[in-house]
Amino acid sequence: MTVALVWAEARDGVIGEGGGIPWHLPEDLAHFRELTGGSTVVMGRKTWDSLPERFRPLPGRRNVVVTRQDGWSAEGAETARSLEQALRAGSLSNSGDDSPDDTGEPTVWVIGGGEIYRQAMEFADRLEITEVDVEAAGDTRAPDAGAGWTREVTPAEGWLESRTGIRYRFVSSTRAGATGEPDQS
Ligand code: NAP
Ligand code: VY7
Repeated sequence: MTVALVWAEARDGVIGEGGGIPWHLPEDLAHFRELTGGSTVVMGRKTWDSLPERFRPLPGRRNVVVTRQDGWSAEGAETARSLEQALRAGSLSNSGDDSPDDTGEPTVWVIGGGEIYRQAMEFADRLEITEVDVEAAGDTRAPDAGAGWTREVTPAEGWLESRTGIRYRFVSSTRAGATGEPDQS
């Protein structure tokens, strides 16, 4: 199983403000939907709450919500009591409708928010980050990726421009052996 983290961040690492995302970038939502479609998505309870109601559960994906609350439940969501349990649920998912990645393994997508990304980083093999060229005030920040990542930026130079006028680009990173396999190099 590949553990992938996906987020969009503003210039200063801001990913959230007041329970939402402080910009509107439809091209990023399409990118997010494209990446995660058909797979298991794991999110913190606050990120679940932040999704517009008509996108809850995220359609075409297995939705796993991590919470410490005993009685919490929501239609269309499976709950997990810890991140490890959520990732385990992802790896055990009937991989029939999980999209295999380049390695032929199913990918579990960790889709936020800040608290969950910080805990998930040690398990991550892959990061899909949308850099959004805006200055945004925020209360939630992207995690530190740490060392050992190979980055690929699209476009290699410059930026894409949204129909909203916002500039953005995609940064894909991978590393070997996040879950303890030996590095090939
Ligand atoms: P979060 O990570 O979404 O959720 C935190 C909650 O998850 C905790 O309150 C707890 O739920 C549960 N949790 C965390 N660790 C746990 C563990 N080890 N075991 C069990 N439950 C655990 O919250 P956040 O950091 O505040 O992030 C939300 C913000 O991020 C929002 O503003 C959202 O819009 C933004 N966001 C941005 C992006 C992006 O790409 N820009 C993506 C996703 C989210 P309980 O309180 O229920 O126990
Ligand atoms: C934000 C939405 C916000 C407002 C309206 C619709 C990256 C994102 C996340 C998480 C964006 C959001 C939506 C419409 C499409 C829906 C999802 C909800 C779908 C992330 N790069 N961007 N995120 N959405 N983890 N990483 O929650 O979403 O996918 O079907």
